Amino acid sequence: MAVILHLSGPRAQWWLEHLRGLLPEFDVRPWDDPGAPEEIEQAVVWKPPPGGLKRFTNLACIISIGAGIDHVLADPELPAGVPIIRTTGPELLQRMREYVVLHVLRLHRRLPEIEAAQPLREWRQLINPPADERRVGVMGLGNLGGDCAHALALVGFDVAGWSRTPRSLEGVTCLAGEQDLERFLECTEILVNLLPLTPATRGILSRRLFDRLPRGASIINAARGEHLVEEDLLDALDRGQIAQATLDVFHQEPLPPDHPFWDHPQVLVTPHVASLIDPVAGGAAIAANLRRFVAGEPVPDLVDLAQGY
Ligand code: NDP
Ligand code: OXD
Repeated sequence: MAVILHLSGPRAQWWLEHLRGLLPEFDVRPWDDPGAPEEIEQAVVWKPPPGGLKRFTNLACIISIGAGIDHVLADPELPAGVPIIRTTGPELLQRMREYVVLHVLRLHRRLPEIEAAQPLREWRQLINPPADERRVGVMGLGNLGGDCAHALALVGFDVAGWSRTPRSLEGVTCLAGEQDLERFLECTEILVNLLPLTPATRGILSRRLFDRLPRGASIINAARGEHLVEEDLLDALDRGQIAQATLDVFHQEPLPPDHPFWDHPQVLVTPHVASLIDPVAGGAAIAANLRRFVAGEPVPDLVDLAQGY
């Protein structure tokens, strides 16, 4: 059974060899040397080029090398109805939990201001409220958002979460849907975005949303660059409506060298590393999902295509 792998960058060859080792019973082929396209039955991909998958006319499933599947759905010529499987696992959760707790604490303890004071040799003693008086809002209460909201509550923050359908999470005030968005935002001093990118969430981090947060709130975007209207954020930072932004994902990655975010004093840029897929654990998860799918067993990471995430 032949599998095509699409992944660009310095680790592409490593992934190819790694997956071949994990899947000896499959014929894993590189994107630029697929052999006869009709022999390909599975595709394992990260950001495949638009129109690239349609030549594989016998494709039975597509596996995203990542938790998000927006990069697959972005293909206007995506073969219709082919099941899509995402890649998750405890390592993905652990890393995102570390990233979110780290950056919420950084903003809560106003570390950017203390770091800015150091070169001035300024002894800037800032008094912060304790965590239980700091209101953190997590947008998206799925696999990653739910885990992060729970972890933030364990640290002691006053945590609210927002999802599409009602959720229940210990220690977290759960709100859902458009009708609760206002209430969620007006109580959020540090906003963490962990929504999937869908038509409903594209551009959600916009002026309209920023203006519903308390003045001086901060945002952390660890989901997708396209959630953010970049010019609206720059404007909200200029106006003091938003105090700080921590951004891990961008419209264009790598972020172009001349992008204003790079040297903005209130923006921290991290290079899409919040929870980079662990090649060893991720490879094992991909191999396990592929085998389950081929054997006709239930695949928990199978995406509900009607829902779109
Ligand atoms: P899930 O699909 O598990 O969860 C998505 C959550 O968002 C659910 O709670 C869902 O609501 C909610 N949601 C979806 N649409 C809406 C909407 N219109 N309004 C309100 N809530 C909505 O996703 P994951 O937690 O696995 O991942 C989230 C995203 O994180 C990924 O799609 C990816 O973009 C990003 N990511 C980033 C990484 C990085 O390194 N920066 C690493 C991995 C992922 P409901 O519960 O009702 O379904
Ligand atoms: C993912 C990512 O979706 O790394 O897993 O962004």
